[in-house]
Amino acid sequence: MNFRPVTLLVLFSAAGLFGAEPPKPLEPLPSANQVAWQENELTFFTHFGMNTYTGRGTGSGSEDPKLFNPTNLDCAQWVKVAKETGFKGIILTAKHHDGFCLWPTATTKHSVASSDWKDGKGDVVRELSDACKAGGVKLGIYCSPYDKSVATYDSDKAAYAEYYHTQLTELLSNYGPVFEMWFDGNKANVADWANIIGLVRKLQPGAFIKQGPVVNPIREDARWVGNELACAPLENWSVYPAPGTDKSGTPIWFPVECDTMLNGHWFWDPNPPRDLQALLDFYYYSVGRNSMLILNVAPDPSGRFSDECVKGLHAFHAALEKIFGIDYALNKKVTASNTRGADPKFGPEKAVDGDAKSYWAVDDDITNATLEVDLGGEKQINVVRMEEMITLGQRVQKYKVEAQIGADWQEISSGTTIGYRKLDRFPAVTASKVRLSILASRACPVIRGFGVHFDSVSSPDSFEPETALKEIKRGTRAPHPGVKPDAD
Ligand code: FUL
Repeated sequence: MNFRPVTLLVLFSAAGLFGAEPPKPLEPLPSANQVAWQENELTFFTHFGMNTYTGRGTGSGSEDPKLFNPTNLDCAQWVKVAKETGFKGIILTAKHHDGFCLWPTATTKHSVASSDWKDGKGDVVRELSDACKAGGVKLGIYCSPYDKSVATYDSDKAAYAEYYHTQLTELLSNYGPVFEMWFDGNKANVADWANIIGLVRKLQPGAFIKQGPVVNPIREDARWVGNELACAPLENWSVYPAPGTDKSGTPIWFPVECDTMLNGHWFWDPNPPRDLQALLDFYYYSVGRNSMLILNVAPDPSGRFSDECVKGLHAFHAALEKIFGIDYALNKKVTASNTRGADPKFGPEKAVDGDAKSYWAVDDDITNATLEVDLGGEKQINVVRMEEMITLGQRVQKYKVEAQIGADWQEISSGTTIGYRKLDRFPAVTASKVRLSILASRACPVIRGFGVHFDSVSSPDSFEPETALKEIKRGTRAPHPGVKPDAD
């Protein structure tokens, strides 16, 4: 028989001689924008505007534009700090609820153009956009749909929708690329929301859109977590509605976004910033629960991040480096109960190789599987890190983690969902081996990362269940001493 090379190729491939096929993606799947957003992990929120000068949380809309007068606006400093401390983007309040615009818009006189700052020739959005481009940090835009400066907001929805549409057109046409469009929560009054979302998609196709008003069908890319303490639920599905709930509708990929404040106020707050432990808790509750963290850092009235805030951010960055810079599982001896098609390219080593693109996968019919890492000696540990390959869908529904302590195996943590990243804290143990058992999964599990760490920075009580498993339900205003309540 005379086989041509191409025929041989087909035959060998069918026989699996080129190895196993990757698992089929499990719907729903994230878009490219959603994957990029999640991979950012950390983003600054920067509330800056009229409230910086009045001390209010929500302005009236009738403030004198001349109150806005930064003496030393330094967007390059914001970018530098973001860059140095691992924050990938900055989302600026180009317009908050008081309607004061930080760019010289043609839509209203209630803007920087009517202030004395730079003789009315200043443009904060331009300065930040330029600084972001120069510094390699992404620019995000917050433009509040709620606007107290214009009468049409209440009296003529269609007119206001046009006004808002024009503002967004200016912002999204002249300063990009914009990586995230942040629509504020519950106060929108904009007719034809679909048109607004369509505009963002058209002008900034790479922008990730955070949900504002709940308008069905959902067109945005993420939903708000429901509290202002960056605390995602322990069981956090990016699949929405979550599997097992009785909500109808075809599930979509609709992850949770977590936001909170470095200080106790969205705008400038002279009180000391939150301490390192609070920041680490935010991180564990958000990035460590299949979400990401938008941390608000509010410039002071001069237009700079205060030295105290910058110091706190550096301490946070250094702590994360210290905790996650050492992974006791990295490239260690590892075994698994199953490897997809017995093919080393899906072997358990792929979960501990530090490569976010490779993963451990099992055969299609398997939804229970274990992965065991030999730490190569006894190590003191108090954090495990688990990561799914979300481009193939969110799968894991239940897992536990055990450690070999002396001769015995002891359960050190357990949970439900994993997603992009799950970080579990537990009181420190000295272990020689650690085992992840997937106990239930929507389809064969696909694990891209498994890490074992020791957090020597957090206080011991951070590892107690009441802190490590803290859940916040809804609408919490972060407590902070001495902050004026919102003047809403
Ligand atoms: C909320 C607003 O009311 C707050 O002032 C702040 O901008 C926060 C991020 O979103 O809905």
